[in-house]
Amino acid sequence: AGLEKTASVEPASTALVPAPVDIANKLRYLFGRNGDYTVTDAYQGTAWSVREKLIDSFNKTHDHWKEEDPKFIYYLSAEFLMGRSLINTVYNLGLDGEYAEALNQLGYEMEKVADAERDAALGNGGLGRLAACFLDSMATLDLPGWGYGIRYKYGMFKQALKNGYQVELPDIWLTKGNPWELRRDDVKFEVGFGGRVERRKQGNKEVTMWTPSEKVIAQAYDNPIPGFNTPTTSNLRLWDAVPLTEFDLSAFNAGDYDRAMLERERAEGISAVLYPNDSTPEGKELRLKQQYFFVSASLQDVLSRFKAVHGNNFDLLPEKACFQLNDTHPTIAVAELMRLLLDVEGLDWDQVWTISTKCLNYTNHTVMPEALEKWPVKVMAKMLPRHMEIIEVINEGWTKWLAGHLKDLAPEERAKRIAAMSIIHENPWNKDEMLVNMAYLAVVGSSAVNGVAAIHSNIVKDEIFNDFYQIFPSKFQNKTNGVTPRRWLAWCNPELASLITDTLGTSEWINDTEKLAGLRAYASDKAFQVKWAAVKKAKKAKLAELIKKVHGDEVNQDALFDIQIKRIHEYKRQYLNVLSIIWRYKQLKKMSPEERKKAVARVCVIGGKAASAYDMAKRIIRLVTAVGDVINKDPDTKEYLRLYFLPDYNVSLAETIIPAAELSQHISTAGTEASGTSNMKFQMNGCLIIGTWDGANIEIAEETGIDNVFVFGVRAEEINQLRKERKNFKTDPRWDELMRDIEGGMFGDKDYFKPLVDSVNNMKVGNDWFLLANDFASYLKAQEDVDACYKDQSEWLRRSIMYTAGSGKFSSDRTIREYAEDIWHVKPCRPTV
Ligand code: KOT
Repeated sequence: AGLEKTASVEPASTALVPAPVDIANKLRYLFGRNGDYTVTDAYQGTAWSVREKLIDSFNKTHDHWKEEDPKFIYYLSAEFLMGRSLINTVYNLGLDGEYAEALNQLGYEMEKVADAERDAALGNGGLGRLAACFLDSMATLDLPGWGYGIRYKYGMFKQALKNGYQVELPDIWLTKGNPWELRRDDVKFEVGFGGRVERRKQGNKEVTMWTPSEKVIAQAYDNPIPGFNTPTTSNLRLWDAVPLTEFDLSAFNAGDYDRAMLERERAEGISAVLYPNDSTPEGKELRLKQQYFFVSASLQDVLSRFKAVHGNNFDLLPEKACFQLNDTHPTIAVAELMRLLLDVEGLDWDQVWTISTKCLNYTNHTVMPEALEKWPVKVMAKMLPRHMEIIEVINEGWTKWLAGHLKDLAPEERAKRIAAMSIIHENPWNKDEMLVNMAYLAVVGSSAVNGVAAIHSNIVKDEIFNDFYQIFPSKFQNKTNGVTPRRWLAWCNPELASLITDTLGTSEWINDTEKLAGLRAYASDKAFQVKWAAVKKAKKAKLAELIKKVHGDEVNQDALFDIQIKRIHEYKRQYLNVLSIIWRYKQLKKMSPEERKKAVARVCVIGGKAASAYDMAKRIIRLVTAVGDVINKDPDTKEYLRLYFLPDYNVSLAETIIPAAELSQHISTAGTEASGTSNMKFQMNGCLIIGTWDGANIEIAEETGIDNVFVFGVRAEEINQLRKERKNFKTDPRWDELMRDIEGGMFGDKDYFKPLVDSVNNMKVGNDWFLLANDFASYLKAQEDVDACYKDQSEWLRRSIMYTAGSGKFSSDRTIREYAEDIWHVKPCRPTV
């Protein structure tokens, strides 16, 4: 409807306009600027010019995919932590030379101009950034696939420090417009909430009707995703929530203007803000609304395209579409796909269940029990009454099937096992409340379930979903995470990239990171080490510049740059890092000036956001800044030790910090960090790792050579037992001394730090849950090993080269190839140029 036959006129490609002219045109006609540009202008003009090249590539790809009708993968994720787009787009499309030159002609430098872009921070941390890396790899591998998510108006909050405490400021990222998105005014879907469910006879069939009491419109925005070294540009489709009445104002009487405005607020609230929790669920109704909102719009969108080509032949759906659930956040998709096929398309239950389970797959990203999402039945029944019914029917079928499957067990044991595996179960903390366990729903409703590193996938099988694993062993897989080598090596560290390319005689490693192994042959080559060191030095200088800008201090650029950047969380143990820094400080204080001169100097950097309601994490930040305040001013030691908290850690800050890092810390309690992905980025950039035997650290150590990594601490297998024995644990005297120091006010604020001291006090039952005290001595020992190694620069550089050489496995291209082959069964489909 609304389509009229129009004469076809082929638009002239903007590729014909020279880039400098095109940039000037954009500035004149989009922004009304005529010369005298600011850096922000230069960014805007460049971005809006590059956007058109991106759209050309996007259109070619999608014309081709439409013609070929291949199977598509849809990556459903509540988070996509994209960061900046300009550099990535220009480099991925191979336009870097042209635009660098154009900007030079205008009197600008690409790097400075790129700095004017705001991050698209639609994610919290690892999970959201993984989704972004996956999109890059899917496009680069020519896999037909889209991301689907929410176009949050406010992304991850901006973090500022006020007197050393975290304060959160809104991330207002869209005010200057977004050149990297395209609003699709013809793509919108209704999404309903609340209301009632009725059944009616239609002929001899009973049909179910859900009449929501509230409706909003999901409006599509496309964000083209350019692959590298390929004509493929795929898509991230994000949904914005807008009121129905914007499209149907006539439905309101003049007197209903107020109500219309309220309705606008209510609708817009859905896509307004990203919940700033990482690895913990937010049990707020609005969060469930967000989840259903983007899942429903995405599924309706996919089904409407499917129907346009294949009509009602839904048995074909699993051959044309598959959905990856990024953690449990989009798990309501299990019920929504059922509902759309049952109630809207009129199929029957068994057929729909077969189709739906074939199409869905689930990735688990965290093992911490408190992090697994559970929604009260009451909340779900009120907001999504039809979905609650469907989940109940799924659970009835599931538990009945289980009873049959477990018929040989003694009745009591059988009942226990069924109760333990029920999707709907009692809240263990509140017997009056029933919960929907979203992870169980995802496991039962999917074809494949995967963890994100080898150790994590084993914990998934042997612990958190063991009951399910025993019944469906082949459902469970491992897909070790990866990161895109474009953003995380080639584009953020062009100096190192050139050195690698010159040395290997090819730049093919950017698409085939296994080729980095060729660097092993040069690891002990003195001449090569000198060049390698020169790159690191240049990158350290850039980080030093940033520290100067933020803190006003000059730092010793020959010091070891020691970095821990990630979300602040007790399990990630930034606190343990701080304790070792205090210990180092105290040792330095005791030394004579001569002795100090022999010590390894360190510049320690910690960065990361604390969820706004995570009190303990905020105290940890304050401890970092308080310790820094003492250490950085001390004339005896400041040449040898500094500690800086870098505020507002985000993707673009990581792009500056990681290439400059010499040592990075990945020191979670064994068995708690599912994978970690920054460890891979540091490894690619030749940064040594001090870490526990946890997550992807293990595989990184295997690839790098275990002797090249500073491994410490207890193993995951020991954790349960050690937790039980906490009360008998004899703490190290150095530990006791540090506890007394903090408690005694050595860093001020002693009342504020008291809960931190208490949290790791082993005399309190259940305390020191993350076993800092247990790992403390072996951590200090590993830190001594670091110092000894750093004194032997040639050995340090050899190791550094071995890290990059061993990072081939951790390209997200490898991860995505594995998903495509083992789970998605999606094949490359490359447009012809
Ligand atoms: C959970 C709930 C809300 C928001 C985020 C999460 C979350 C994030 N759960 N796990 N993660 C991290 O995911 C990364 C990518 O797989 C892992 O590398 C990391 O270890 C997880 O903590």
